[in-house]
Amino acid sequence: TSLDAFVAGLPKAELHLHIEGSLEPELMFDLAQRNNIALPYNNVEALRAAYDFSNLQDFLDIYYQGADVLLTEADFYDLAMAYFRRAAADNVRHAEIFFDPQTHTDRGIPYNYVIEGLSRAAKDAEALGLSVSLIHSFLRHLSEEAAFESLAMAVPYLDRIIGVGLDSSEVGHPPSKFANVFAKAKALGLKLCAHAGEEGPPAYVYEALDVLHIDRIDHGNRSLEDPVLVAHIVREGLTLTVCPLSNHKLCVVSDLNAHPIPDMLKKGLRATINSDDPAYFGGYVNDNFLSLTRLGLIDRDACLTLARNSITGAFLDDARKAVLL
Ligand code: ES4
Ligand code: ZN
Repeated sequence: TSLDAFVAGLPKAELHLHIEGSLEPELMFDLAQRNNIALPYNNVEALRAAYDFSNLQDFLDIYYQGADVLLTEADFYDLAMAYFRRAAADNVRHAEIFFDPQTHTDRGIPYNYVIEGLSRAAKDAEALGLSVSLIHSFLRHLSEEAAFESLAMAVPYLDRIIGVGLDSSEVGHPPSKFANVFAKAKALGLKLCAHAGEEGPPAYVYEALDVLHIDRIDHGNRSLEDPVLVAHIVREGLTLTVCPLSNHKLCVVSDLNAHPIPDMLKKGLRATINSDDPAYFGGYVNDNFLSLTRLGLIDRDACLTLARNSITGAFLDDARKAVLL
């Protein structure tokens, strides 16, 4: 339709993408073969059939297992380039991508393989008209001490990362658990993001704002349960990186028809649309827009607002934002 074409043509930034979650089954099998690793699935179809999740933890168990095929610098390069090509095809012009170093370093993969592979791909993405920044994300089911050790590995490479994030199992691991390591990251000049209010309560979003002092909220869906919190986020002008297909696959929303994006926009929240873990959730950025346009939840005007919010909410200087707006 003409709205599909309009969405496809909009210049967009993707602000919530886990690079390990962009590992398509076909590439997973290729890398398994290249690295002599046995997968517990016979073929791509059997693997895809396992992508049936009831909650975040169901997904994380499979997602961490999938990352086991990533061993070398070239593996991380190939993973990232595949995503960059796919994103560029959706007219994504800027991407700020999370990576989970602990998932790799805890398996004995050197941090430098991860950062070198991803940053070499980020450089090559420029030829696709795509600018890229990397966000070093901490696994919140592990300790703050482990996050400090992970941050220390990034220190020699601070020029290659824009910020830090906080992801993995939310409930039981509130943002305040990471107060000290986020303060350290801020002191190092890094931007701060945290997943909050995906499965966790509004209190976790408050902590991300008031204890971690984050610059951007990842998901933030459950903020809507608390009008005072919503008013606070609106006043601060913080961007929310929302992920419709992810929310549906992980049962954060019961039905896409009940997706909160229209309500967020109505309340003046700076929402954006992102793909989160596209290889697992069934779609890249444009698919995420279309999942809502097809249901009549967002119109052309809302799509324009959402795309503009993604540029405005990026960790970019005003000159680059002006080019993309
Ligand atoms: C994630 Cl959707 C989501 N939530 C929390 N942590 C994650 N890591 C990768 N995807
Ligand atoms: Zn996420």
